[in-house]
Amino acid sequence: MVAERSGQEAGPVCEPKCTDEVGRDKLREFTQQMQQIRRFEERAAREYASGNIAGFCHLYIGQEAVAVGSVGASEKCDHIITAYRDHGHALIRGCTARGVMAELFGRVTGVAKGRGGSMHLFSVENRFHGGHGIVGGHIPLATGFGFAAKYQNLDEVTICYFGDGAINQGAFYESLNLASLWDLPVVYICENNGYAMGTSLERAGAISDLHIKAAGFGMEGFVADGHDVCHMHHVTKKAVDAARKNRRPSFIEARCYRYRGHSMSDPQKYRSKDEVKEKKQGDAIVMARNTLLQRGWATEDEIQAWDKEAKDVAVAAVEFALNSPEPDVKDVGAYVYKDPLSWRPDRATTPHDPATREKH
Ligand SMILES: Cc1ncc(C[n+]2csc(CCOP(=O)(O)OP(=O)(O)O)c2C)c(N)n1
Repeated sequence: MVAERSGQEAGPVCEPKCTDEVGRDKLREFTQQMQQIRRFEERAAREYASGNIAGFCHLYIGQEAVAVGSVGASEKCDHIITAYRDHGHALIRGCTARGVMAELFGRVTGVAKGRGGSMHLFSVENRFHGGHGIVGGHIPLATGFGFAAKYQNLDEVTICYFGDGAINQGAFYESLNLASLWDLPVVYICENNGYAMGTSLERAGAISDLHIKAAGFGMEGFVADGHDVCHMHHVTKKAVDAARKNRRPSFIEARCYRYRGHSMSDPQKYRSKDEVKEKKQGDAIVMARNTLLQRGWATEDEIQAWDKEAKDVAVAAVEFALNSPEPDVKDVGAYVYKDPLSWRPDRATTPHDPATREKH
């Protein structure tokens, strides 16, 4: 929600009613979390450019309010699952900046012991179930978490994030259909940042008002302002509460924008610099800052101190990653099977193994 103001705190502010609902303490916390994600991602970009991070790396800069506002509406017992643009979700779901940065560096101290990298962050203790690289591939898993909660009669809700590029995958339709048919407590959040790699939503989809797709599954659909952390929180809270109370799924279209390329190797020829500049006018962190100042809930000095702390945490995370060992090559089979040694004899008995073919 963008409201023009005059004077010292001129600029966009969060939607007033949602801000009242969030309140002072939470908005201060949300602002710090967004600052932490942004500074972490800026640092990750630098480390990628200097060769310390290999493989794919998808930054969350610009979309911070989506994860912060919505994860902030969940409980510790709830499950979170997302696609490969996952650093922000992991950070606010309880993973440390050190653990996430070390994972980006492929070190054993990373949240996935250096096996997953940027796209496959994972933390069982925080009920953060990845980090998935196949577009739309994790949406059925979220429906499975919903089914497990209902089957075991648990009050747990699953929040599942995916991009607009996943919206025309078959897995999306199958998963939301079953979730509605079986009354499963899952909140599906589409982070509509306007692009799937270099393809704009308008070029790939028959409709661009994605929330109306919910009607096709007989579930409630919402639009959330993905730059307004308070609005994002308000909408998700409504959806999470309904999922917990009535065991009904819902679908949220979070309208947002990514400021950086799809991944670190994207020259961004599909959009103009002016477009990006214009979108930055509604920046989530600026909006939260303006709101805090306008309401007298924080001072400029405090906000700057939080920002400095966020930078320091990111720098310390890099130090930690650099000083952490890489996985030992002799452990390459670890974590693949429950019992790492049992896979060899099993493989030797497959019909395709020439050594044992006659036995089959
Ligand atoms: C099934 C599948 N098809 C294609 C790809 C290649 N691919 C990787 S990211 C991407 C775009 C997805 O965009 P979106 O879902 O909007 O997420 P965003 O990157 O905007 O967060 C594609 C097509 C893939 N990973 N998986």
